[in-house]
Amino acid sequence: MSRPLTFVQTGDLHLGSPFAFAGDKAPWLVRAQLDAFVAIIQLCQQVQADCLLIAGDLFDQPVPDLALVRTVQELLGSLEQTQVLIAPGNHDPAAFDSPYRCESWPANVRIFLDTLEKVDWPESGVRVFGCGFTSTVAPIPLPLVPPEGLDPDWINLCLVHGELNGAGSSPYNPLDAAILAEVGYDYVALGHVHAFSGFLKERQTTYAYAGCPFGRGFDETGTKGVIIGTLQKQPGLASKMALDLRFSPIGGRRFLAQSVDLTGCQDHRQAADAIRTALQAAAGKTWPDHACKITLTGDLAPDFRLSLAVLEPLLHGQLFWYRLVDETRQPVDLNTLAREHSLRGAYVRQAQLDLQQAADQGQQRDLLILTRALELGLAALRGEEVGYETDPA
Ligand SMILES: [Mn+2]
Repeated sequence: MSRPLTFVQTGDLHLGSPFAFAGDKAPWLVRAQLDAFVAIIQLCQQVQADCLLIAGDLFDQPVPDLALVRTVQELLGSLEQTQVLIAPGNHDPAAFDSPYRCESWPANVRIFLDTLEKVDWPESGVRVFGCGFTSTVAPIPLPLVPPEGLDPDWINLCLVHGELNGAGSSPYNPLDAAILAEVGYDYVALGHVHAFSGFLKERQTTYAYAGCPFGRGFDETGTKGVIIGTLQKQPGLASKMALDLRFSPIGGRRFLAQSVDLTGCQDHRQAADAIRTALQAAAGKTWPDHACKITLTGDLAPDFRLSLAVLEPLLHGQLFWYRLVDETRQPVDLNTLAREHSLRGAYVRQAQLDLQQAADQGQQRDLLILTRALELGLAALRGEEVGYETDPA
């Protein structure tokens, strides 16, 4: 009986991302991103992985900061029992000035360059083929078919960065699952898409994107993780191997986009409570640990004027990092305002006439514009700064 082989699959770590949107908190996110990589190294040790498959975009830049390269080399080199395979992606192509070519890597790290190469585990009967980007684009598919074909006596894996179903249309190594199945791969470890794809199947070929272990912003939210796979040959059985695959979440920080309804809140203390409650409901016990974009919505109580400058100190120090976006609405009693003997009263009376006329004529678009104009006008009369975007339609 052959020895089972355990692999961990990741990709799209984008180490060295600037996180410029976070301003002076960017170094915190840089640290959190590196922590996710460290968690993967620790996971490899825990599950005693035979190999760590990195499906491209390990680095965010083609020529990353040398200190970062050294850190990554040290961490990968610490995996004494794990062979690391890297197939460079479009962000970290193995170009002539790439650290993949210019630096010397630990003995347990193997980097796939521009030709299809393979690494064998004879005691498990497993063979991993791989090929990397050498430029930031690869409109012509990378070579994934060995000239001699695949040996069906082996379990054949493929490690590559590319875009599925992009045939002809993608500049990022367009891949076609039907072709991968025709070549005869048993499993294809993919990188490029930043969300876990689930385990997909085309005939005998299983394939999956693990997604990134740490997002790069609020468009990459949700639970992040790696794929852990175990392969074992089953000689004599109809299916030549047992393949066990699972998605394993990486704990730690993540990006969380949460909207919080402040309807009914009477003051800033209640608003801060509502935010904490919503985050707890979304992320459980770990709610203070994440990078949160908190969008405040709802209709505020008539005499509660929300100020982010007042709200922020009430959350200070309780959350790893957050950004507040105010989309609340301040309801107004127009009939009361219309009775005022003031510029505001005159403005509201005229607006009410215009609104009534648009309603009578069934002009929905005018109604929307007039309603928005009234909100902005009242905000301006309160002395608030008024900004608006013109409707591109
Ligand atoms: Mn990527």
